[in-house]
Amino acid sequence: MKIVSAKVIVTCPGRNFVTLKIQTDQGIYGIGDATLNGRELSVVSYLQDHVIPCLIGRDAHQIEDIWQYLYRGAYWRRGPVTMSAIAAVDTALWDIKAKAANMPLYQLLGGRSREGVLVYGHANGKDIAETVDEVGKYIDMGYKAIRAQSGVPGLASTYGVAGDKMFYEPADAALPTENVWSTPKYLTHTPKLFEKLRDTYGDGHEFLHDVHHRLTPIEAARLGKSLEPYRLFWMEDAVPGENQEAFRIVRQHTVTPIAIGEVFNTIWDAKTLIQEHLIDYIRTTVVHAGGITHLRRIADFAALHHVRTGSHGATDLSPVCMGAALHFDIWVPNFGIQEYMRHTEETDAVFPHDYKFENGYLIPGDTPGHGVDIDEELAAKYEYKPAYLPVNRLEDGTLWHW
Ligand code: GCO
Ligand code: MG
Repeated sequence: MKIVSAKVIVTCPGRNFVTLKIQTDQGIYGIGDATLNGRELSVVSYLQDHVIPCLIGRDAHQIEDIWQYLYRGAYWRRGPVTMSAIAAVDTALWDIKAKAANMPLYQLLGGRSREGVLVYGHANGKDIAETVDEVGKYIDMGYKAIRAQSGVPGLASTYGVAGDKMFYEPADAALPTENVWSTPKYLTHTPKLFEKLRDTYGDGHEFLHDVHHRLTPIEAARLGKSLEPYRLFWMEDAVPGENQEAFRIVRQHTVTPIAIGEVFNTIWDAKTLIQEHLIDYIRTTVVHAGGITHLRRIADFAALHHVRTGSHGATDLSPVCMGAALHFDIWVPNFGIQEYMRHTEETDAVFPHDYKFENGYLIPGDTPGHGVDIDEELAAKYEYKPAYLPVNRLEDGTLWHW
């Protein structure tokens, strides 16, 4: 089965998405997500100018060989742009293979290991009271696991606290907006939020929290320790991940489970973290970590070290990524949890899909392939709009981690 053409589709049904569509000589096509938030057009160029010309005429069934060709063959390995482009090709090829086999993708990976994929939703509020109410709404919707983020007294805006409660969208302006951050204020405030959540809702739900890479190792250790009484499912991205050894300090001090990986793009970003048992959950996902082929490699390595998966699933990962991730999740033996931020109705209409939310779980459908398509006519109506993630400064103006 030969690849005869491939194209990149850019659309903005409320936010930007980049999708690769690969067509074969047997009339079967596959699609893959290539969205890199705030840097979308660099992946478009990487695919159009450097990848697509190398794909034409290749056997669409040779997923592994094509992966190695694009990774090793480019000489310049790794990085979010390269790995998102490779992921898009890989996802589209798995979609094609599964359609050709007339099977849902999870069957090719090894079949279902579970009935549904446990997901967590995002509750947030301007203060503790509002956040506690928002968590209640997620509980009412059937969620078993909820991430909670709250505004911090004395800070005008805080990461994860949204205007629109259902469809949080951080890439909110044509040029980056600026937020102000104070670690001391945050560290004093956050344990109070989780104390209130446990007091209000008891022990029946999992609570998660995202620190968004804002602490030093010893600060993260302190936060993890102060959250221990509230038994978090995880503390996410406590420290920037470039220096993996930094997590030794966090690990030494706290038994709060540790998650990281949404900005990682290969197994090398997590090698020390995993092999030294410094984390509990690896958050790499299909689109930013080289597709199903590479994610499987990361998950297998993680399984040897008791690390479970917890894939990133924010709104900037398109429904195409979510569909593929769910097929992966329903199979992967060391599954932990899947993030699920709902897409808007406009986005869902551009990307018709067969997965559904039921009682705290997402369930992939049985359509051959990964179960997500793109309505190209509708996609064409939404033109690309420059949108950036914010930047973050300390109160004295120092540029900090976003
Ligand atoms: C999460 C993330 C997101 C990211 C966003 C960047 O845990 O969902 O931290 O909110 O910031 O996906 O593009
Ligand atoms: Mg995060």
